[in-house]
Amino acid sequence: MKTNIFLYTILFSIFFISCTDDNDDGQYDLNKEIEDLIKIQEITNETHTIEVYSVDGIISQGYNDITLRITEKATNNFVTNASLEWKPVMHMTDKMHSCPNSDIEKVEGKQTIYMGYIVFQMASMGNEGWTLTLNYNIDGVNYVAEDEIHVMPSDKRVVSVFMGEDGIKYVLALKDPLNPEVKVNDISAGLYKMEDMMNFSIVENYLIELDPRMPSMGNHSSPNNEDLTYDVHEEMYSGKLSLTMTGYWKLNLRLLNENHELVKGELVTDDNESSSLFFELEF
Ligand SMILES: [Cu+2]
Repeated sequence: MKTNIFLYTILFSIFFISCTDDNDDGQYDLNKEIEDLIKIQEITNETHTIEVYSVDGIISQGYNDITLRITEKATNNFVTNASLEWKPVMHMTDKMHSCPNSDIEKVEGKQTIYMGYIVFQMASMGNEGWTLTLNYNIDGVNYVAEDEIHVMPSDKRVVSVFMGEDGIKYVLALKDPLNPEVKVNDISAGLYKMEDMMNFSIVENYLIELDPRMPSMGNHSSPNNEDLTYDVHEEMYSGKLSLTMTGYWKLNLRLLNENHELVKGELVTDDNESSSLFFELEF
């Protein structure tokens, strides 16, 4: 019995310390809101600390879901009523450019976290890196915080920047599947038009034809794939990707506009092993 009381005392102390570590006991539970996420970094200014989270704790080339949480430095309280905008900028030796990115929304049903996505079409390279500027408003007051962010290169093709037959520059990024399996997977991708170096807009109502192949095995395909069509609700293109075995797959694509005119890509035939527009995955 003595041991039990001793144990309870220790457990109680641990619990008590954990609680008092935070500013008030309300914040203890709020930490549940980020429990499935890994912190990438903090971006700070005089007044706030903004924590940047993702599922795997990194930012990588291609599509990234990013979660933010703001703490007021003076009180150590989370800010639950901010409205935020972000501006990712790559600083290259000869130019600066941005990339496709979404609005930032408060996560539904959560008190402390805000979420959006950014499509990095290039990875950080040497002294050519990315900065993320956060402009946000709390109770009518504007704030800015900015820092460098490191964008890891992707070893597989998950984002493509190309000039279409129409002379327009596009960015196409693979969102799902994150964890491909031997089955018919949901596939989704974002398509953006490059308006200029700093502005990108969502392209609606195109068609992305999908032809997955295994180059190492006679370039065989798979049954029951579905081309990607525009989903108004998600503002993304979605379809079905059939993977009949594990290994390296090249997802050959053809992009057609709303008038069904070819914008980019070629059909895979006996004489043409792959399209110039493609994604890759290996699992
Ligand atoms: Cu760049």
